Amino acid sequence: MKKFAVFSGFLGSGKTTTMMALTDYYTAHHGRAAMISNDLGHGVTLADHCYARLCGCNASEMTDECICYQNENLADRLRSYYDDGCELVISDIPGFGVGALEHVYHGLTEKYPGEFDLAPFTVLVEPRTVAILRDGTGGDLEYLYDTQLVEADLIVLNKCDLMDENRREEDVRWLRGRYPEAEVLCISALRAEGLEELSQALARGKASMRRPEIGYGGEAFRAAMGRISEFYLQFRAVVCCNDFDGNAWLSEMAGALKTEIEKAGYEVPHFKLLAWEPEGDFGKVDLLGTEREIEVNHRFARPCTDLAAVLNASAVCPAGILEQVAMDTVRTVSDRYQLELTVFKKECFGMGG
Ligand SMILES: Nc1nc2c(ncn2[C@@H]2O[C@H](COP(=O)(O)OP(=O)(O)O)[C@@H](O)[C@H]2O)c(=O)[nH]1
Ligand SMILES: [Mg+2]
Repeated sequence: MKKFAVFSGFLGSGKTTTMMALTDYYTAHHGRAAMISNDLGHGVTLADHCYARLCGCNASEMTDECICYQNENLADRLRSYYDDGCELVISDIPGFGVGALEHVYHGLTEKYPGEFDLAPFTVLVEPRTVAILRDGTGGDLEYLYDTQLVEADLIVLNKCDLMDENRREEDVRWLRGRYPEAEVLCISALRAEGLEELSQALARGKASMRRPEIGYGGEAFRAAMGRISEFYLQFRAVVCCNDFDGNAWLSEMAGALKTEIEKAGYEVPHFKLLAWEPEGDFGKVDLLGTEREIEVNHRFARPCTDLAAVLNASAVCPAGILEQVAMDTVRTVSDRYQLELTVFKKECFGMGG
């Protein structure tokens, strides 16, 4: 079996965490698996990809644009994984992406008939998003929350460790009612729970190849996209004297970015900040909304002197403001730690064009 699955789902729903957990689980219990991180930064390395590699995952990245518009590159990448003995390959798409069912599944099938065995089109969702959909409080972004799920053959309700049994059942029932075409599973990627059921659903299941009407490019699509900006930064930080506490530096930057974006009146659905030193020790912090606490996903084990770092942010904020706040924050906090910064790559753009 040589399967390919797309994992869609909103920013922060847990696509990367699930792909990492599943790649490891599937390789240990079923057959070799691999994951591809896909995002829009041009010629930048992605925080998600670096994180997966630092954790020892069989991972690669596809940058520059959504895999929706890279059918040929994707087909080449899949072939090389299958030649290498992989039986399951998973790729995500950017966290506000829609249309991958058409552009990736139908695109691959039309260009390379019979070559790729497509697993159910999988969409991750977290409890918070289910609550927003139930309450109808998503505003302009509701189009994205809803349309991603409309595309699903398989809905994976992730972060079930955050819910009690009743809430889980209620959310699963609600999702089944609202998206009757999809199978619904409940997992916790963080605790590696539900991975056998997910493996089986992907291994045994088939993509439906439905063509739901999603209003791609329409008014609601443009209204949602027009509010989102993307920021990518890749830099090096060298300490001037002695060593320093990388964990405190990461947390302080994340905290300052959250405060400054909030002060400016905007929202950050997801930003991630990852830094690592030459021996492979690393730290990672995530923010999943200005109303939430910062999540420390991984801590440096030792003090450090020389770091590579990547910051990726998706914000509901004009690109110019996002870039300025992010750069001011990184520089101001790093000055406090007497770090010398070298920026290798910086890119910021609005999705509305
Ligand atoms: N509690 C909990 N947190 C999770 C789970 N899966 C992912 N997360 C956290 O959610 C945040 C976003 O996860 P990530 O995989 O980067 O989401 P992505 O943007 O969809 O790729 C990170 O802070 C993760 O640690 C889970 O099963 N339970
Ligand atoms: Mg991700």
